Amino acid sequence: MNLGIQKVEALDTGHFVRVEWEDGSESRYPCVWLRDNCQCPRCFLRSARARRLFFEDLDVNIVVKEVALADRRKISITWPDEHASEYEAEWLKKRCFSEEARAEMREDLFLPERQYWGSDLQLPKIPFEEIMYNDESAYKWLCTLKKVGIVLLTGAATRQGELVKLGHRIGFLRLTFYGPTWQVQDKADANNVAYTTGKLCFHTDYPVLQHPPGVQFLHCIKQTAAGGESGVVDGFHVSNKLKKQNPQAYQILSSTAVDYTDVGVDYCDFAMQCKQRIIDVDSRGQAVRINYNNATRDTVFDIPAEKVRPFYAALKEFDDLLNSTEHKFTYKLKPGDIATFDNWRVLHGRQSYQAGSEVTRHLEGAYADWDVVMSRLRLLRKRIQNRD
Ligand code: OGA
Ligand code: NM2
Ligand code: ZN
Ligand code: ZN
Repeated sequence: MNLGIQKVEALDTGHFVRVEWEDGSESRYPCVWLRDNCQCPRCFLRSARARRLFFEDLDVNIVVKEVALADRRKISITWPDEHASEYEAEWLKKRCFSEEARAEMREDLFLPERQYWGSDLQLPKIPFEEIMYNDESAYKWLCTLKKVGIVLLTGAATRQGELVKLGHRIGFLRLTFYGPTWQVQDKADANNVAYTTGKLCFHTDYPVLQHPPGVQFLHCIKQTAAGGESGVVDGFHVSNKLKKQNPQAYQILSSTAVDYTDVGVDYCDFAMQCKQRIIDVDSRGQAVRINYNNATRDTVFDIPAEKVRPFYAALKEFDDLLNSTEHKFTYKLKPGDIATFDNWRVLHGRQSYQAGSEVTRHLEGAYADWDVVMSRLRLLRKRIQNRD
């Protein structure tokens, strides 16, 4: 961690600075990057941790005039215009451009590790109280949510308002057209299939939003005696399976823009339309977000007619995999349980239940953005680590 610097020199006619560490390893830093990231008060606003230097004032062909080892903890650079910069050893080490150092930084910042699961899921459970009052537990909750995709919080009060408290714990909730939080129960003239007693097939919520909510909370306030069981499936695991089993289907689902629609009134009136690929992939073809709700998939389908049946065939393959007993995990929420899950990764559903004259089942739901959740995770980690 506190590795000192043994030697520093300019390389490649001054376009690189080479740092030799006390353990004999080395790092190479491009000069343009060093100049761009000068930490002096003229170039960097410490209070905002932000760059003050304008890009228009940066010479992208800059070379160092002089580089020196101030002591083993710091290097200093003089630039051709006599501007002087200093860089601390620890700061430089963290920003080393080697493959390994960058991978380490990436893992630190984004926690990309995933644990795939199927019907064998050991549903992670943590008492609601603990994550509300204990930072270690809250950190554990969010790390598990990121890695596994689902965590059940237990023992919350069986009244509305617990999710607002949970929202304050992470920062804030995501407002949508269904309100800051929303009540999943059988409603007359339901404006969404979720607000009936019907079965909900595996879906992700709100693919009709350009940026669908990353995290979903479902708090069970009242549970019906018969029916209403929950199901979840790891959409990333199933996508990997589909890619192996039927690359053609995977290619279709990860490239076809599907139309979604949602029109109605709730928090206010809305007329939403959006195009989404059912399996969203990154530049390496890895699934990064599932956008699939069969209920809100539009009747409008903006693709050439001859591509329609191949698309349906591909979606059938995916849907079959989602529903296979090998992949799905079923459980029943008890009053006081809060299911917290990755809405970009985990598809969820429920069994139907009996309609009646009074409400026999009531969940309160809410959304949060991954940005907010990850921000809280990093802050909790910092707080825990600085304590010991
Ligand atoms: C929803 C939903 C699950 C349930 O409201 O979007 O998936 O168990 N509800 O009612
Ligand atoms: N609710 C549960 O995509 C969707 O329509 C998901 C959203 C109504 C807030 C359901
Ligand atoms: Zn400077
Ligand atoms: Zn849902």
